[in-house]
Amino acid sequence: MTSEYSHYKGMCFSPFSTSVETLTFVENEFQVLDDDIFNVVYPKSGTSWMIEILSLIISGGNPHWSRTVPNWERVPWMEILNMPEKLQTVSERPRLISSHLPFHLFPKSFSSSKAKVIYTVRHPKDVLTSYYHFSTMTVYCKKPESFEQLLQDFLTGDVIYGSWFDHIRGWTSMKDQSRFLLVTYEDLLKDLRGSVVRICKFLGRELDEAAIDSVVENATFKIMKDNKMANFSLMPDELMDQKKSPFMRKGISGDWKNHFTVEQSERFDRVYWQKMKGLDVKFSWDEE
Ligand code: PPS
Repeated sequence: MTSEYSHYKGMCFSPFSTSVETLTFVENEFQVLDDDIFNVVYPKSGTSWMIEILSLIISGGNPHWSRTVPNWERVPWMEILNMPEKLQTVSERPRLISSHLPFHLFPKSFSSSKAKVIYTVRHPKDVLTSYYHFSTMTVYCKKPESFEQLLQDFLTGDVIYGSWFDHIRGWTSMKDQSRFLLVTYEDLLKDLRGSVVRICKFLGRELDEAAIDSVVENATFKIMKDNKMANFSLMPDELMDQKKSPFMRKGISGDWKNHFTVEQSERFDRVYWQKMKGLDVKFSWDEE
């Protein structure tokens, strides 16, 4: 079973995960609520990590929820088949919602709401590297002929959820709004505790030291890799075959150096700087 892509307004998506009807519903009819909390992330950039952090913060550091309910039920992806309709009926507040959607395809009702967004960004070369391994084990991505083929598709945006560059440009346009928090995967790696404290503050959740310690401990790579509610091992092999590559693969930064040739890295950099021109946001990797 392999996935050919469909398109919605120029964005590629896998018919195994969503549809034109669902994306149309999300954009035009989904009702965002003022207390919604969105976990928005380009694929392979830390979505599941932020789900864990958010679940644990909302539970006051108690890991029971994270250990008993799959992550896709705790902080569901809004744009997955049947999900937007289901989310409309959820009575718990606040709703915690994940999304890979680019800014311009988000629900129209979002702009006039007070909903908060935590936007997690990862070094794009590591995103591509993670994506490459993911594409070898899942039906949700087209199998690339080679790493080089995927690199070309990534640079032209011919991958699920479209261009990384457009995603960043769209979402960071909100950077000066108080309801938007920009987090990087590299921040989480470098200082998970400090990042958790920052996220708590953003959400207005006061956690004591022991609760923060518990959030940090239960959101580490090691604990998540062993937690079947977080490591996607409950997914059938037909959808994700973890014998080919584990979902919780390496969880590091800089693995791109083991995959890119010097020429590929330089070509990537040229496109990166051209596409990022005029963007008023600097990332730690911009200094490298
Ligand atoms: S998806 O499929 O788009 O939802 O994937 P996503 O969750 O966004 O990204 C998967 C990558 O995030 C890594 N990950 C972590 N790294 C460090 N620490 C923790 N706790 C953690 N949780 C998830 C995961 O290993 C994938 O990265 P790679 O580089 O492939 O290991």
